[in-house]
Amino acid sequence: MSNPNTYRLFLSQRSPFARRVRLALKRLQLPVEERIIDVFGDHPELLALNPLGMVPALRTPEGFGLFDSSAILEHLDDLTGAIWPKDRSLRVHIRSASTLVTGMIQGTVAFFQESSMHDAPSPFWMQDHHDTILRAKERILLLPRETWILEGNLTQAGWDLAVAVEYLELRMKKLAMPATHPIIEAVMALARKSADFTSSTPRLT
Ligand SMILES: N[C@@H](CCC(=O)N[C@@H](CS)C(=O)NCC(=O)O)C(=O)O
Repeated sequence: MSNPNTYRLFLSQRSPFARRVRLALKRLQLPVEERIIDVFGDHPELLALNPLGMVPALRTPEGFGLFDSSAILEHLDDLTGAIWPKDRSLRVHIRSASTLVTGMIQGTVAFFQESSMHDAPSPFWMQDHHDTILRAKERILLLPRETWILEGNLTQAGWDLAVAVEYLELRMKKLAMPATHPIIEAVMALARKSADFTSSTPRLT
């Protein structure tokens, strides 16, 4: 029997978009019931919530259906004020870094789909996604530390970066973030203090 005060999150085991939302819900200590699905299966309850059939999708306790990880994070920020910093210029900077990291994740998903899920992968699109990831990665490594870590804690962009590091490692090892780069090292050390992070590392099996 589901609790009417609980959020219901549809996610898949390896979705980096679902993982960023799942980690935020856990950090905010919101009560959440998780529905882990195979996105390529048949899921009437997910489709009723999100006609796009994608994860993450969130049903709020009031019965609203929210989807797209960034839209869900905006809702959580409206609710708690704890996703983005209060200071406007810091907020603009960290939001935009989060969008950059999320775009890099999107490029990695697209590369994986093109290279592994098509009968005839397109060299053009694979190269295009590869170049997008490379450009994003280079920019990410130029951004200042406070983009990712503020007052000893990961920012939302920092959490997104930790999710991206492990997703790139899983899907595109050749373009993995340099583990010994001081920013990557610091971000991963903080993320790995969270049991919710370490227990949700995406794996192939
Ligand atoms: N922009 C969306 C992307 C979500 C997305 O691409 N989800 C993938 C899993 S990583 C999915 O559900 N794919 C299934 C499908 O395309 O039917 C977000 O940020 O939530």
